[in-house]
Amino acid sequence: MALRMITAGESHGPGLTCIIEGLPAGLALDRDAINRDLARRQLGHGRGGRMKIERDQIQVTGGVRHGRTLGGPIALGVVNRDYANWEERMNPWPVEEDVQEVHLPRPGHADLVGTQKFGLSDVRDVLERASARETAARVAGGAIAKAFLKVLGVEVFSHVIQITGVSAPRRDDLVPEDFAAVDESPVRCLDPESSRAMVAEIDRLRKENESLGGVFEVRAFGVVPGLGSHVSWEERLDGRLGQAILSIQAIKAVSIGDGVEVAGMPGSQAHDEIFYDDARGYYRATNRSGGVEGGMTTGAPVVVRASMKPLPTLTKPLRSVDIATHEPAEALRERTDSCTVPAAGVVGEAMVAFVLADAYRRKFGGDHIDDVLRAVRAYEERIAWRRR
Ligand code: EPS
Repeated sequence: MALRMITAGESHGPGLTCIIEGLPAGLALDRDAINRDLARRQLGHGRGGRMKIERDQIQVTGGVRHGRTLGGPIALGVVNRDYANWEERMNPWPVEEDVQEVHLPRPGHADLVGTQKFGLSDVRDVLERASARETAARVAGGAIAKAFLKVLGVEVFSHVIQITGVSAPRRDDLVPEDFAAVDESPVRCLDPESSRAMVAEIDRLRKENESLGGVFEVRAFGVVPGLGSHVSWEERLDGRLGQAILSIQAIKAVSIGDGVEVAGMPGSQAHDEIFYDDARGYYRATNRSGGVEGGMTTGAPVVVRASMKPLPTLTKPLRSVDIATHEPAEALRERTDSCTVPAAGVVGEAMVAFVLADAYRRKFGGDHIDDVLRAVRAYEERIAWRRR
């Protein structure tokens, strides 16, 4: 990777850290924009009690001076306010108190295999790191990637298109302006009627002690053609997007554009025919490919959809086994969210932004942001690409 992002931290530990390395010097960062993304990730109907405790705010401890990147690794921190309530159980250092082990793995979580693989007897040693709290650190790193992309004319948005059985009407015509008010919907859905139905469905199933999954879509606008490459499997951009999205906790499937739908279509209807005119250059009337052909961006919006499973921490626990006694038992019952698809969309933006920023770094290099910008502009001119 040209760009690297590493996170550290546990859900109820002292805090989370993100180190992002490989960005050019001279990139202006906006603290409010980073904090806005952190706050957006905390939103969404279906969140649990924890979000009333946390107020995620960025702390920068390296790589930035007076609001500009220095070209070295950038170190970002997010404090866990809830740590105050977990100081004994999650202290990095030995404590006087007797801390009880957790022995009830939750089906669908990392709990069971994590304890087996790492030779641990306390499920908490696994679940604290596996928790999706970690995504706060990714969103902080993703906000830095977004700042870099914005200079290059790229914007990344997300919206929720399905929660359990409720789907929003399909929209192929979306433009950046359509996303201006997406966070005003309690489920981050662009269609008001579907938004209301999704909220009602969350309320209904939550009362029945259920959790809910769904689908979010990420769209990146203004991406230059030719990021990624057809020449080697590792460089194919769809492969990189897939890995990044599937690495988000609870995501079980990902598709690029109409990747799922085209499997059921004849070839004549599954592709995007090529046209040309002097004003627009090459263009397509459709974007079934989701902006990626042959492992490379086409210049059309990059469209990624992700399916999230219902969260596996249930208020009516599933059957499990006590790992200390091997007796049948109910899975651990912890405070939990019932639906986090709206928040996962914000994490999806961060991961898509990271993959695209990495692809720009690989293709265009540059030590200072102005070097990058010059290289991108020269390329856009060479291929006569008209930004729309
Ligand atoms: C999570 C369980 C809940 C979520 C948490 C992820 O936390 P708690 O166990 O403290 O109630 O709120 O997500 C976050 C804290 C967050 O910031 O997204 C889990 O088990 O994955």
